[in-house]
Amino acid sequence: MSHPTVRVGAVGVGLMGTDHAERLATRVAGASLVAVSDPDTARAGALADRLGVRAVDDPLELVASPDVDAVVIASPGFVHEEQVLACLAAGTPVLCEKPLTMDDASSLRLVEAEAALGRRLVTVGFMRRFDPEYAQARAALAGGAHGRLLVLHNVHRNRSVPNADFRSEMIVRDSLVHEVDSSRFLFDDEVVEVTVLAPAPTSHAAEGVLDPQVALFRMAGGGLVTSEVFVNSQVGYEVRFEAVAERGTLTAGLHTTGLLTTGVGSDAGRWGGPVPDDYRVRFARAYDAEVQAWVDGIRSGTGAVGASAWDGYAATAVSTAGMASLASGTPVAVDLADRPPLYAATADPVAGP
Ligand code: ISE
Repeated sequence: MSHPTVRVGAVGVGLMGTDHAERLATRVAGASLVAVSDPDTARAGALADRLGVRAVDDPLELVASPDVDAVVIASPGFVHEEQVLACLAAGTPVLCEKPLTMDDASSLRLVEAEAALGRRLVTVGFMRRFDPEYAQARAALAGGAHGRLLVLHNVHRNRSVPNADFRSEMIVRDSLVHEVDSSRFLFDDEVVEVTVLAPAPTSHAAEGVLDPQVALFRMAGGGLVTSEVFVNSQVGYEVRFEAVAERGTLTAGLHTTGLLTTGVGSDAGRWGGPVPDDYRVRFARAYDAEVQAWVDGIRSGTGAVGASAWDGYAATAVSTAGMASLASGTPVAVDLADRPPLYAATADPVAGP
């Protein structure tokens, strides 16, 4: 590329988009933030003033701006398809937050559009791939010292969700989708069947919302995954896994050993140390590493790193089936389209800093 510094525009500056905009403006080497866009123009304007960049009302105008070399999308999932397509049409690298889109059909359209271009421009923001513990676990499992991975247990809890619009389906599409990607990443395999069940909900969930939920994934190679997702736990951000292999287990997200209790009141937010408030705290290093690797890939011309559009599609396909399973209470098969040759090579795990 002609510009030594990657000039980035950020589309969507809610919690996650603001976090990315600040990261790009202050601590990503080789990048500068040049513009932000958000339907809440006052929010975009205030952030733009604070970071010394310009605010653009129309996100597609931002994408087409001559001084924007690359785009970070952190808008709601229902506008991702149009915005990612605009990036593809402009030949602009894009880091799109998860979920890639709202359902498997729309995600597949993005895969097909990128495959038709013949080069990878899309990275999906599955940041856990850049978390040191997840990256190390994948490398260890791929190395084979522990034998084959048999069962993966995931726990994913949020203290609360920002609004009552966070319905049962969003728990699958926005939260469980991380467990889909982590499972695909750790097993290096596809999910072929998903079941999502829910116990009697917590009294802290909004009326009619099924929270928590428990999902079971069957992997193509025979592995099994359990995932508990609980977005109103009252405690804090708890994300951990135990990967059970033939000769040992790998555990991530524990900060101590022994009997541990988390709770509210006098125990508030303790887990052998503080429980992080939210994902921006728990995965701060992963987000930094992810965005840095994305910028480095653009500058060096080595291409996209991290989760591809295919990974985003595969995850969305499992979520789509998961929402159907939650509604029916029965297992639902996941039938993926043929994988285009563009996505044939499995990227090496990228270790965090
Ligand atoms: C949010 O969108 C995220 O991506 C977080 O990582 C996840 O923990 C949360 O449940 C989602 O709402």
